Amino acid sequence: MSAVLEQIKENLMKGKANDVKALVQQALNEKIGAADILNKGLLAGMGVIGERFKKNEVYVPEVLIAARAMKSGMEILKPALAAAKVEPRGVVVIGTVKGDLHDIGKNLVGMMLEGGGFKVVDAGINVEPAKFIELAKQNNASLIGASALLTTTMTNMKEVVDAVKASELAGKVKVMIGGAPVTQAFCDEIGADGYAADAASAADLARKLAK
Ligand code: B1M
Repeated sequence: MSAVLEQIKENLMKGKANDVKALVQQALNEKIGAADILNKGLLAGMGVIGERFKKNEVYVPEVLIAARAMKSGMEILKPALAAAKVEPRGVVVIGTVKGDLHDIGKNLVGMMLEGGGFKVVDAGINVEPAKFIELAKQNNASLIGASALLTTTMTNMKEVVDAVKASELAGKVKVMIGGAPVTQAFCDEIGADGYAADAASAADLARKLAK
């Protein structure tokens, strides 16, 4: 692999946003393809961070600074990606469910999804089921991601699942869920399409569901 792509990956993992930015520009100057810069540089680095996060080898702050470095690189790369017609893996509408104001985990999941090559539409916090549906329609999303941190609000995830099933998105848009009190058993109970325990697993799950 080209030395500059390896450097992008390494510097992203260290969270060196300015260096990542400069290296992405260098790679473009060296006429390396935008898809290779994305896949073998930025996404490769974010993938390693995700795996380390799952194993508790790195923690939330390291993921946040790596995601910031990813964003810096993407700023430079975006026009080249558009010119090369490199499409995102899919669109995910993500939000914290009705009644719930916790967004730190949801934001982290959003960053890992972006790091995994998805376009993320952030619906914010306290999101009504109808809002998830509206944004999924508007953005031609393939996935909805619902987060909840309270035992009293996780039950609202069922409303999101039911709203999708009752809408024209049924069979087209899948719902993934997560958050501290959420479990696989709860996911099965409410009929959601998938559950992920952490942000890195959420990116893996999204890739599987979007196939
Ligand atoms: Co709140 N709070 N809080 N709180 N708060 C908890 C969740 C609580 C466990 C604290 C406790 O009592 N020990 C408790 C819930 C109890 C329960 O229901 N079982 C609680 C409570 C009770 C409350 C209030 C009701 C308190 C009150 O007012 N009496 C109130 C509710 C407000 C509301 O939402 N309506 C409240 C308010 C708040 C603050 C506003 C002060 C603040 C939120 C700030 C913010 O988010 N901007 C806050 C915080 C910070 C917490 C704790 C301390 C930390 C949560 C957090 O950010 N964790 C929390 C206690 C704790 O967890 N130790 C607590 C870090 C984050 C990275 O982890 O969100 O779990 P987490 O996300 C993980 C995974 O869960 C997963 O990936 C993430 C990264 O790995 N994940 C997904 C999350 N979403 C996912 C979606 C996916 C997939 C994976 O797919 C779509």
